[in-house]
Amino acid sequence: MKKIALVIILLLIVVTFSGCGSTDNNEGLNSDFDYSSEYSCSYNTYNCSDFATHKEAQRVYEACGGVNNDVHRLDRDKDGSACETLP
Ligand SMILES: [Ca+2]
Ligand SMILES: [Ca+2]
Repeated sequence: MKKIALVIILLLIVVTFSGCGSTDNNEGLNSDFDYSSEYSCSYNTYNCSDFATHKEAQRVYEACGGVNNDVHRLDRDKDGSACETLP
Protein backbone atom coordinates (compact mmCIF):
# COMPACT_ATOMS: atom_id res chain seq x y z
CA MET A 1 0.00 0.00 0.00
CA LYS A 2 2.87 2.38 0.71
CA LYS A 3 4.13 1.97 -2.85
CA ILE A 4 0.76 2.99 -4.26
CA ALA A 5 0.71 6.11 -2.09
CA LEU A 6 4.20 6.97 -3.27
CA VAL A 7 3.20 6.57 -6.92
CA ILE A 8 0.18 8.82 -6.40
CA ILE A 9 2.34 11.49 -4.77
CA LEU A 10 4.84 11.29 -7.62
CA LEU A 11 2.04 11.61 -10.18
CA LEU A 12 0.69 14.68 -8.39
CA ILE A 13 4.15 16.25 -8.44
CA VAL A 14 4.53 15.54 -12.15
CA VAL A 15 1.07 16.99 -12.93
CA THR A 16 1.81 20.09 -10.84
CA PHE A 17 5.10 20.72 -12.57
CA SER A 18 3.80 20.11 -16.07
CA GLY A 19 0.97 22.55 -15.32
CA CYS A 20 3.48 25.23 -14.41
CA GLY A 21 5.40 24.49 -17.59
CA SER A 22 2.43 25.07 -19.87
CA THR A 23 1.61 28.33 -18.09
CA ASP A 24 5.14 29.57 -18.80
CA ASN A 25 4.80 28.57 -22.44
CA ASN A 26 1.56 30.52 -22.80
CA GLU A 27 3.20 33.63 -21.39
CA GLY A 28 6.03 33.26 -23.86
CA LEU A 29 3.56 33.19 -26.77
CA ASN A 30 2.12 36.60 -25.87
CA SER A 31 4.09 38.54 -28.45
CA ASP A 32 3.15 42.04 -29.52
CA PHE A 33 1.69 40.71 -32.74
CA ASP A 34 -0.44 37.90 -31.39
CA TYR A 35 -3.49 39.96 -30.51
CA SER A 36 -5.88 37.25 -31.62
CA SER A 37 -5.23 35.41 -28.34
CA GLU A 38 -5.63 38.61 -26.36
CA TYR A 39 -8.78 39.89 -28.03
CA SER A 40 -11.78 37.89 -29.08
CA CYS A 41 -12.31 37.93 -32.84
CA SER A 42 -15.01 35.31 -33.03
CA TYR A 43 -17.96 37.56 -32.25
CA ASN A 44 -18.92 41.21 -31.80
CA THR A 45 -17.58 42.04 -28.32
CA TYR A 46 -16.08 45.53 -28.80
CA ASN A 47 -17.47 48.90 -29.68
CA CYS A 48 -15.61 52.14 -30.32
CA SER A 49 -16.76 53.30 -26.90
CA ASP A 50 -14.68 50.49 -25.37
CA PHE A 51 -11.46 52.14 -26.53
CA ALA A 52 -9.78 55.32 -25.36
CA THR A 53 -7.95 56.02 -28.60
CA HIS A 54 -8.23 55.35 -32.32
CA LYS A 55 -4.87 53.55 -32.13
CA GLU A 56 -6.22 51.02 -29.64
CA ALA A 57 -9.31 50.34 -31.70
CA GLN A 58 -7.22 50.06 -34.85
CA ARG A 59 -4.96 47.50 -33.16
CA VAL A 60 -7.86 45.20 -32.31
CA TYR A 61 -9.48 45.83 -35.68
CA GLU A 62 -6.36 44.82 -37.57
CA ALA A 63 -5.64 41.90 -35.23
CA CYS A 64 -9.02 40.45 -36.15
CA GLY A 65 -8.41 40.72 -39.88
CA GLY A 66 -9.12 44.36 -40.69
CA VAL A 67 -11.60 45.32 -43.37
CA ASN A 68 -12.14 41.70 -44.43
CA ASN A 69 -13.19 40.58 -40.96
CA ASP A 70 -14.59 43.55 -39.08
CA VAL A 71 -16.43 41.33 -36.63
CA HIS A 72 -16.70 44.13 -34.04
CA ARG A 73 -18.07 46.67 -36.54
CA LEU A 74 -15.35 49.16 -35.66
CA ASP A 75 -15.06 50.37 -39.25
CA ARG A 76 -18.58 50.95 -40.46
CA ASP A 77 -17.54 52.82 -43.60
CA LYS A 78 -14.98 50.11 -44.44
CA ASP A 79 -12.14 52.46 -45.35
CA GLY A 80 -9.60 50.49 -43.33
CA SER A 81 -9.56 52.94 -40.43
CA ALA A 82 -11.36 51.90 -37.25
CA CYS A 83 -13.16 54.33 -34.94
CA GLU A 84 -12.02 57.56 -36.66
CA THR A 85 -14.06 59.54 -34.17
CA LEU A 86 -11.72 58.57 -31.33
CA PRO A 87 -8.69 60.78 -30.55
CA1 LIG B 1 -19.27 46.34 -31.90
CA1 LIG C 1 -13.56 53.83 -41.04
